[in-house]
Amino acid sequence: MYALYYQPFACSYAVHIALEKTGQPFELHKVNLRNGEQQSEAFLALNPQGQVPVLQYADETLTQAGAILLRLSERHPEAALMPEPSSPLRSTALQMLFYISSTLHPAFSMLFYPERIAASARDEVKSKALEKIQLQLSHLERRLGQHTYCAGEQVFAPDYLLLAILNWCRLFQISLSSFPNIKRFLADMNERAEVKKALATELQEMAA
Ligand SMILES: N[C@@H](CCC(=O)N[C@@H](CS)C(=O)NCC(=O)O)C(=O)O
Repeated sequence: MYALYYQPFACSYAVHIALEKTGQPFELHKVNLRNGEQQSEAFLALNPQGQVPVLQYADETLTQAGAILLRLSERHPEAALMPEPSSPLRSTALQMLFYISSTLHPAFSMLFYPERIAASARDEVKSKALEKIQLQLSHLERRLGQHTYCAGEQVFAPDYLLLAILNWCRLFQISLSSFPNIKRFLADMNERAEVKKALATELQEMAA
């Protein structure tokens, strides 16, 4: 059985959705990032980086959302979380997964934790982060104008990660009014069965 350490609507949301897609049994362990539970001794023993997601199964403990999504795609090929290795779509899906993890996500991390960049210049860091995010939103807007999802016309794991991260626009009141393709992508994704299931659970857990 899988065990996912997560915080409602953090980037771990993508892994939660992917687990739903596999149809495999899993249990959820909530980590309260707001009260610093990620720095507890018990959690640091799981992930010394003090971050979610962490996925445990068999005798493996895996961190890094992108790596976890890839590993799930290998363990459950029937869930089609990634295009098959022989598919021409594979490269695009990999490119998008790494782009989201290494470029888009860090821009939002600057907004969540400006003090980690410069404690004495939080406002400047936040405004730089917003600039970076706007640039990436323009890039994604163009891309989602050419294809329905990250790697074409089918949903894969990078789309789950993109959904998890773009949801934060609402949190930070970043308007999407000039990004109709992104809005369409989010609306499409939120209609999917695996997303609706994970969403309902995380909403409930957030309120608990
Ligand atoms: N590179 C990591 C980043 C993970 C990450 O930033 N997780 C955030 C939630 S979205 C977190 O746990 N933040 C708590 C903290 O950094 O203290 C990944 O892709 O999994």
